[in-house]
Amino acid sequence: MISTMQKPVCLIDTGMDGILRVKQKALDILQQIQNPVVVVGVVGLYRTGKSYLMNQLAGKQTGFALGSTIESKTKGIWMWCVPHPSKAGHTLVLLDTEGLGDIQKGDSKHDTKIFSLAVLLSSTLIYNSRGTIDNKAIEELQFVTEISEHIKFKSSDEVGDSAHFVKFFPTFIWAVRDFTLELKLDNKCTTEDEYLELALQLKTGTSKITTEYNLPRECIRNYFPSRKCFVFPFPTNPENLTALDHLESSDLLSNFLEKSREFCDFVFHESPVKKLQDGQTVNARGELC
Ligand SMILES: Nc1nc2c(ncn2[C@@H]2O[C@H](COP(=O)(O)OP(=O)(O)OP(=O)(O)O)[C@@H](O)[C@H]2O)c(=O)[nH]1
Ligand SMILES: [Mg+2]
Repeated sequence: MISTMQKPVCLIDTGMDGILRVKQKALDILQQIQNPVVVVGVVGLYRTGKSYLMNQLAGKQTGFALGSTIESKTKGIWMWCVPHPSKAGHTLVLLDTEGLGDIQKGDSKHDTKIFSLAVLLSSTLIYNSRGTIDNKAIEELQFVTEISEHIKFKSSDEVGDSAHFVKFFPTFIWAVRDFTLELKLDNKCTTEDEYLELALQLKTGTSKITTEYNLPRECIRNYFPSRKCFVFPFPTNPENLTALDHLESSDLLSNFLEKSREFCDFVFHESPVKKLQDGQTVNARGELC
């Protein structure tokens, strides 16, 4: 089956009534996978290079469709199952999602549903953004503060949501694209992970401004205790950016290729297999394995 999945298929789309529905064709494909699955999903604002990044993970120049205009491209959630590049007998399920924050769509409830589904389905979640991890970038991750409204437990114990969530929530990777700054602080080099942790530091105090500042940071810190950050330089010269999927790797800048390799290696070696709440490994049919 896996060798025949030459391109992604739509896993979840939005009906005319606005309701998200699972596509039967994608379910049929998943039904055939008996291997343990590593599920890697990407989320983030629209038009930020998510689909391109997922093609890198698939090791393919084309696959998930890219758009080069201002119009958002990916709709719903798309899936591509490939043999895992470094774990024999495992399947890598790549999930590319609809871009969040599209002005034309203007439906943040829909965005939160897409975000929540990606969180639930993935064993590694990539949050993709452009530029720097500034306050605006963290505020754009507001969906994380609304997760608890969309994910409910059939449980009567007193433990808070985040204690439940961490048991099966994915490993979190923040991918910063087109990063042009130097990673230095007080004249000392910092790592990408330190850069992320600095951006997630909480402020002390109880004022409304401080509480609002802390909320998305607390959610990320509590829900995703395992975090990693990659900062990517520009992939190529500006005149080539709209045709990235037609470029040979010789047209890409060497520091981008290097970062892309490092990122893919990390995802392939560190992404866990999909587990249920009780820690048991499952295949794509939801069976224990
Ligand atoms: N500057 C820049 N452009 C990129 C990068 N990666 C992809 N692009 C280009 O940005 C445009 C959008 O890329 P996509 O991968 O379709 O972006 P997306 O986030 O999936 O977009 P939506 O599906 O609309 O949410 C395309 O023209 C890509 O060639 C990058 O790292 N930097
Ligand atoms: Mg896309």
